[in-house]
Amino acid sequence: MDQPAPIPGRPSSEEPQLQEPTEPREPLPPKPGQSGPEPVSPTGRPTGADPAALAQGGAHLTDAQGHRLPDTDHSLTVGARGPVLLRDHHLREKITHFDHERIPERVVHARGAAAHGVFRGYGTAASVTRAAFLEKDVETPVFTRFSTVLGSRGSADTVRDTRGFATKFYTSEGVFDLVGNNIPVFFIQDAIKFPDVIHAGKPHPDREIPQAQSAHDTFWDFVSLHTEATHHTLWNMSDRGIPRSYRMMEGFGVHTFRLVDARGATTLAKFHWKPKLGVHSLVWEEAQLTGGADPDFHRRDLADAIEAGAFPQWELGIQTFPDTPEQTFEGIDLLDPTKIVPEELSPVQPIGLLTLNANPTNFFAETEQVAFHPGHLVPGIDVTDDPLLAGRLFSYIDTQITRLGGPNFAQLPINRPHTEVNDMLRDGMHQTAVHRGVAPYRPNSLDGGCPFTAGADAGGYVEAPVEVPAGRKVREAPASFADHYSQPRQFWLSLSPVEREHVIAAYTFELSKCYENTIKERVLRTLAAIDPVLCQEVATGLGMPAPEPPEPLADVAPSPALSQLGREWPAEGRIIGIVADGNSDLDAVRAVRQAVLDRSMVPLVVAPTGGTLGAGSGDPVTVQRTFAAARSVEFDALLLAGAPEPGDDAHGARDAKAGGGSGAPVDPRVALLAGEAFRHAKALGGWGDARRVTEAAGIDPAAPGVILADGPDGAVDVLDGVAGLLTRHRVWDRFPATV
Ligand code: HDE
Repeated sequence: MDQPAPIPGRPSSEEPQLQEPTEPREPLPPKPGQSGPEPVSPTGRPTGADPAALAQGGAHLTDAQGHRLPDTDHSLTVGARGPVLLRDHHLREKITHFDHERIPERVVHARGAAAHGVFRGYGTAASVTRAAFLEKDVETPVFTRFSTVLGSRGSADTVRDTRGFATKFYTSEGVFDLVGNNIPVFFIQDAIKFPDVIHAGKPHPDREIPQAQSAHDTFWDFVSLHTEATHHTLWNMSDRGIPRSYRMMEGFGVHTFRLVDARGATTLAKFHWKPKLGVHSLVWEEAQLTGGADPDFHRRDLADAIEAGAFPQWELGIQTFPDTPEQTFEGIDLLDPTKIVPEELSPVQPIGLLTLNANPTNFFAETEQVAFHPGHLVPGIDVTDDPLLAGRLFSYIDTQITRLGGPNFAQLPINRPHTEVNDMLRDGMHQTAVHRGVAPYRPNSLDGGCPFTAGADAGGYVEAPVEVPAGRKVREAPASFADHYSQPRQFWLSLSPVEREHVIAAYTFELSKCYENTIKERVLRTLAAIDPVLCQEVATGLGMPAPEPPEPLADVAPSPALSQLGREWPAEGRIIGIVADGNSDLDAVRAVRQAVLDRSMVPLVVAPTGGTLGAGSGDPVTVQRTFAAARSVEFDALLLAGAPEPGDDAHGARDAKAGGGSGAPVDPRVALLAGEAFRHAKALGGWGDARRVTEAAGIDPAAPGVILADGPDGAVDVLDGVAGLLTRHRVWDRFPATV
């Protein structure tokens, strides 16, 4: 019997369907792996509450005070047609609570998705940091939230933007938050400009458009007037700005941190997350189509993968640098957050493994209410004087007081440390702890002197006693912060030709959306300082003259690690669309679908209607997508399941094709699917008379990455060819490369 394809997150037609309940019963138990830690009070003591019962308990509907309710569908009225009575407490409580269900969204990074997981230390960082969670084989629960930056909570996932990559480690020494991005540099060098850059990036204040886009005048006005933004902007315009999946993104701590070892010796370090699935991106047209076809694309992809057991993994790594008074490495200012240190100069050394293995049970309680802070540090990890980081250390707690309605958000289950807490913070909005004792101050004699302070030997967090340079109070940046172009040029030189084409297309697209020519001219001047070819190509696209490049251009060597291309990665978890209809050879469809599963990829059968193919055959094939609902953007590769060519009697000659009947035109939706997949450089396979579809879509069957077999017997070989191509993500040769 044919197994139903595992559409992650959805019950298949063969799983038992939910029955309409008729008797009161307990709420559904949490899904496996989703029950949270045992609830502890903010004093660190277990509350004794069943984790599953924190929100709901008992079979009967109650109001917030625990009164059972006989009816929740009718307001209390005088007779069935009479006035509603003000005394209806249930009505008022229900509506009042609903009226206050929303909290302010994050001022940046509003749109996000998150997952629980575990981090395992390798022990390799022991020579530079005393942090206990990095010790060998120590396992630490984590919660990771990915996000876009500019869009509102309801905006699309696949917009061109930086992505947040924030991880909360519930360590044995308290919470450590690594609040990073998928781009290793930032737009500005000093936090005081953060409101300005965000005001410029957010929608225009008059019409509130565009949503979640940088393609507008104020953004480009800002970044062309603050040329320190050139590096980050270039990364955004590269494929890094449109990741294929959260699971396929790198993450960066951006700032330089200071690590402290067991003897108190310090080392400067930058944090990196390296995804096991490789670093892959969408192409721009794909990203735009996905924004309409599936605005939740990244959120769904993360949740589906975890639900299907394909747990995403990243290695945490560090680049380390001597902690010298200059705080530079090979001439690179380590306090300048617009600079990277190329991996060729300082390799990323793996120090642990992150595995995300459980979806949140409740989006609001966890993903929305989680509160990260770059100042949540553990012994062994300290901050540097990066002026951007200094501002962040103030900002996060401040914004969270507004967003989470008061200063007690650390008591929310998702934010609670998994260690004992004994602070002297008291009262405030939404205080849920019942503090004992009378002396929340130190020293005291009334509460027996408790709580006691802890020095480094007792696990206390002691700031590294580093020298701070003396000087005059000034409002100015160090001279080294004035270099705005050498690393953008290095990034450009490190990209492969096809990646450069994408950068050119992205700048051209974004600037075409600007109205002011002076802004475009200013941006072109920044591009001229990166590279004359980049500048000329974008200028040509805009129909504007290219300014002369400055003399001399920065003399930098490429850093091959900056390119996403050139390596092979596992194809596991990739989504294979199998386009079939009633005329397709169903034996081949079954065989290929099983083969896709065997290779740990996800098969989705796309057919003219829902239900099954070959319903009368006794072994029907379940359909997951219809021609009307499928768009190519959902698939990493497409297989066209044809019928044997007329005259091919391997399975008996048939006279109809995938996507069309004999002599009938190919269904235009199938031609569109294939055409788009081809245009987006996806691997394309087919067998039997699939050639008719490629013809209808105008696809050259001899083009790179198109694998066609004559008959259905070759279907699994075709799949193997396609799977091989997926290890490089796309068929890059298909893109024209002119630069
Ligand atoms: Fe943030 N940032 N940020 N940021 N940031 C916030 O905190 C801020 C910066 C980052 O999933 C806010 O709770 C300032 C760099 C992530 O909940 C806010 C500056 C990096 C998230 C804030 C920066 C980040 C935030 C908004 C310039 C990468 C989402 C909501 C000095 C290293 C975390 C909130 C989540 C969120 C301030 C720059 C990463 C307003 C002032 C650089 C991943 O406090």
